[in-house]
Amino acid sequence: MLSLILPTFNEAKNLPELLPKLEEVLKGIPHEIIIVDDDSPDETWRIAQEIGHDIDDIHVIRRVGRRGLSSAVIEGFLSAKGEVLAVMDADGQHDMSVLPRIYESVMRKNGMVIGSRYIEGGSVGEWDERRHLMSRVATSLALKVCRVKVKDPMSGFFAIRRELFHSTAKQLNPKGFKILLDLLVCVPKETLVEEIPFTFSTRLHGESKLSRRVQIEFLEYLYDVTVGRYIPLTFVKYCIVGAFGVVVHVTAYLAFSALIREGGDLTVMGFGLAVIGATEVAIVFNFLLNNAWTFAHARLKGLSAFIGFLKFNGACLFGALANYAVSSYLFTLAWPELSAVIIGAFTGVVWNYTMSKMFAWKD
Ligand SMILES: Nc1nc2c(ncn2[C@@H]2O[C@H](COP(=O)(O)OP(=O)(O)OP(=O)(O)O)[C@@H](O)[C@H]2O)c(=O)[nH]1
Ligand SMILES: [Mg+2]
Repeated sequence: MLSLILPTFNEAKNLPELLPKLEEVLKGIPHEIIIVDDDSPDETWRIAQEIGHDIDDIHVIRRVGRRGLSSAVIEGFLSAKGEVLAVMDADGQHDMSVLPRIYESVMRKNGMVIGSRYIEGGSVGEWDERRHLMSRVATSLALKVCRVKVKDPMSGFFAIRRELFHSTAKQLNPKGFKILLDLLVCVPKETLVEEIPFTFSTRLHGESKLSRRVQIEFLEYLYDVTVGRYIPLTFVKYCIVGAFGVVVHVTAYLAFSALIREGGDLTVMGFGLAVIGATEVAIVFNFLLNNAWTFAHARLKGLSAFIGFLKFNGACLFGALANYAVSSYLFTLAWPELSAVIIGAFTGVVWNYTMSKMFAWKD
């Protein structure tokens, strides 16, 4: 049996054209079609439910409060019954007439079969120069991380044998757009993969979701599967935020110490107070930036952001104490004032990162 996943986001206009044609193409093949929609504002899920109402082999998964192409496909595959699991875009760009060949090829011997734009007989159709270049660069970067090398690792049109998918499912990265690439990174090296050519068409209706955000996520993915295995991206981002936090800390310190200073002199207590004030300003800054960027995937909102902020303060407490102790100690040793402040501020970064991950932004 073939289980075909159609991930959708705002494809309401395309499904009524696509599904009858698909049923026609798949007539001779035992199959089910699973539409995984991320609660599209244009109510694609409702259109799909209406079309599927009288057709037993159409199922609809409506995901609420979640977004992401890879995770939608993974979820569809996990709920599928077939021994061949396939995925195809729902915007008409993939040539559905090759589906029977893809299915037969997986049934015959192959672990995976890819609808390929980059082998003889395939083409990307009517792309402009910029899109061509982007795709070539992305494909060559992707090939560097693939365990199994193919010509089109970024295709969104492919099929995989059920057991192979289930044996790799736990290693997959649900972030991002490129589930095929992730599978090619995770499957065993000896997996048999065939490519079948097709021509990439233009979209029937609606807009592409290939946004700048998706492109950044692709680069993050490449980092995750290379250096990220040893140094997590969140840690790198946390350090970058921390470095900016030090600048904020020093600036706030200069402002507070200028207010406290009496006749050009600063007492140890005055120094300590300025450091404490500057530390809190830096904590607020770090929290806002970490919440918006470093931990964007687990971003806190509303009341949970406030509670998260309190926890972040708690998590930073020991880092802040270390900062205070180190900088005050260096100050009493008559180190230059600013070097004492900067060394103190750096002291807590690794500690704070570990604590924040443990308490404020649990994955
Ligand atoms: N469930 C779900 N589906 C998505 C999401 N993003 C995109 N899709 C679907 O995935 C398929 C591919 O998305 P497209 O925007 O067409 O991306 P693309 O084909 O690589 O890019 P274009 O050539 O510019 O169209 C389409 O069927 C989309 O509706 C998402 O976040 N969730
Ligand atoms: Mg598309």
